[in-house]
Amino acid sequence: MSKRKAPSSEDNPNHDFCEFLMELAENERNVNRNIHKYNAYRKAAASLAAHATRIKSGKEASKLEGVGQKIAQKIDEFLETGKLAKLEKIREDGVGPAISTLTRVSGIGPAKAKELYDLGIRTIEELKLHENKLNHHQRIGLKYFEDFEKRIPRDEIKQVEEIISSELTKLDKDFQITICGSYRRGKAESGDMDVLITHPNYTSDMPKSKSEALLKQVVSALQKIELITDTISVGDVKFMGVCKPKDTARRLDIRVTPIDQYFCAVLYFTGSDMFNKQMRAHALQNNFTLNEYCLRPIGSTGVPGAPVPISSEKNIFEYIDFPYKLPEERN
Ligand code: DTP
Repeated sequence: MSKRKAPSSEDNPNHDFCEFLMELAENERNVNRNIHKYNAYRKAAASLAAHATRIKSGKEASKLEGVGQKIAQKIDEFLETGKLAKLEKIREDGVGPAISTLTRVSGIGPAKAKELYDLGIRTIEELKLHENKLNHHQRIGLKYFEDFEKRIPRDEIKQVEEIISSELTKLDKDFQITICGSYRRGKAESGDMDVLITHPNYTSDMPKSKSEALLKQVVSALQKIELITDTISVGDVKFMGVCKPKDTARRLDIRVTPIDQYFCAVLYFTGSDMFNKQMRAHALQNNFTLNEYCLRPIGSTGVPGAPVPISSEKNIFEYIDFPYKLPEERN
């Protein structure tokens, strides 16, 4: 999962509101650990980002989905004074910004960042002097900190897609690959690469040793051609690591998924995360439970039944009666 999110576009007429809402969101997640408020600020920012015209008052903003009275008041305060007292206080206090900085390192979450903060570590430079406080993943995150901060141009991901595809075909022509995430949603650049792989002979009733063997085979081939440069972790179903298609090191995740769970996985990892939340909520309203593995009907007793067979991504939308959206429309 990538850390560096695309900044809200300057073309967006409500760009400045989105920026302050995202800063408040980060603070809720990192300092207060309030995921509910984190999501609420992000939802409001997404609504404002999708609004084509400049919002002129809190009252006008409150008509948008996810913008409640408190956020509307903040918009009024920002319009009147050009700043937010709450945000000024957060910045002055320094805890939130320091924790946000430390969580920019791949592998460092809010809890670890707070632990480092309590040890007196506030900046990336200070962190480099205390590498012994970090685990393997975090050390790789720090080693490539500057590279991982850079977003990946679409062309470079396309190139990686072609390389992986061609290597997989050499191993077995029946391998299927999809690069998900913001790349599949058509974005011009992405934070990381989320690769999903399946094979028609691998189904969910098989032991995990099957996917482990497939994953090993794929990772070895990509190490051999020196596309993969570092391994963060490798398990039964997921590789997390680093690849270097050009001069910059990039975060690369590879997952092997059984063929019968492939479309739910492709849907989930394509995102966006906000779209996933919306789709999952819609599924529930229609008595289905949807996750990255499968879609299951919920019976009258409230217990989910066996997964329904899925033959395509579109099929999932049909089951839950949700109008189909192209990946590019899932924001
Ligand atoms: P980026 O360009 O920053 O990489 P992204 O590819 O959309 O943006 P991630 O790489 O972080 O985002 O994650 C890939 C997908 O995984 C994301 O689009 C949707 C899914 N996902 C990740 N986290 C969540 C979550 N908390 N809830 C639902 N879906 C999620």
